[in-house]
Amino acid sequence: MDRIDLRSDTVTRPTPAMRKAMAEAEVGDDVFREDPTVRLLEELAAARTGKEAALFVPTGTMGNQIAVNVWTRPGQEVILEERSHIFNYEMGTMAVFSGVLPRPIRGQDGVLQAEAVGRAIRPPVYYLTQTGLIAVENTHNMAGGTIVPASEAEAICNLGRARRIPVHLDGARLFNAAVALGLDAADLGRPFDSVMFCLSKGLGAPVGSVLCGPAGFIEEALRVRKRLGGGMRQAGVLAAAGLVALRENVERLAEDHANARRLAEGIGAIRGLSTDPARVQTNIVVFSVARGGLTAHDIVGRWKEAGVLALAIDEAQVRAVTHYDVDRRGIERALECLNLLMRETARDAS
Ligand code: TLP
Repeated sequence: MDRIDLRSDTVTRPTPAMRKAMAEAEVGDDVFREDPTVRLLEELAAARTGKEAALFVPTGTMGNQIAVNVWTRPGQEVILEERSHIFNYEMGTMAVFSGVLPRPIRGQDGVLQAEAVGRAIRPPVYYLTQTGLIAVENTHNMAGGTIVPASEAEAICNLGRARRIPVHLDGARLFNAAVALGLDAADLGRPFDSVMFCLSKGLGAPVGSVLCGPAGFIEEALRVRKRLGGGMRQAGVLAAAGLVALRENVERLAEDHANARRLAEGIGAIRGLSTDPARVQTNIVVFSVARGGLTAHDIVGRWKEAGVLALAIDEAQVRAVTHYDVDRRGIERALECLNLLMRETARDAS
């Protein structure tokens, strides 16, 4: 039987349409900015996020770190959410590459509150460390795919504008947020100074993310991408898959969201596990091992023996992510396996 891989939406394999587009892509040397397919993707990405220009980058991490580097100066700090990807999972690159300090603050379910951001911005006193950037994550990965409401995002961006501090959006899963809210990604991206989104997550492309922003910012981002070794050559082969992802795979994200809700409901009904289905807004389910004598690592190990892969975030929490390579039948099977292993554990313990 096929394994069911819920570790991440990054595990999706390219669709037949993507493979065809990749095989037929018109290409050139993108370091000379001569790859027509990359340029097409960049134009579409800019339009879809409400920005003037865009730059194709190999990974979301590189896109975020280029933004940090372009917007800040060494010695400044970046206000971000304490469980955010930029802070926890990008290898401290903001310190190493840009010489800036993270200023983590806690959001509500991962959602930064404008009021708390306002309190964290340093007054413009010459002997205080200065705030160089504010970074928002939408959807918020580790909080369980939670959505930053457009009103909160706008309030944070207004604050940034008033204090002359740029605001970057880590929108790795921006299209999930847009589809869940029934909005265009541009509506969510427009207030931000820069937006990074990933093609290689729920949208299903094999590689790639796009950094979007004003033309002058992207011009500088091009230099920083090269500095990081991110200048690619006939990258149109990859961009072609990204174009298919953007044109064909956005609306169907709603299916992943419905599957995630079903998964959360099923998990909520299993003794010893807990999750709040009402908090599952997009394609990520984070559940807790409430009782039952098993750690998150034990559960992930036992689930794997039954052919289902998920990630333990820590001792008590497991993350499962839905995507187009797992259909409703797969979700039901994953639930049956989980139910069975939890019942076996309860029986062994009694
Ligand atoms: N997230 C990955 C892991 O790194 C955790 C995943 O499986 O979810 N921003 C956010 C919000 C992300 O979730 C990720 C990747 C990135 C940035 C980085 O993207 P990549 O992996 O392309 O560098």
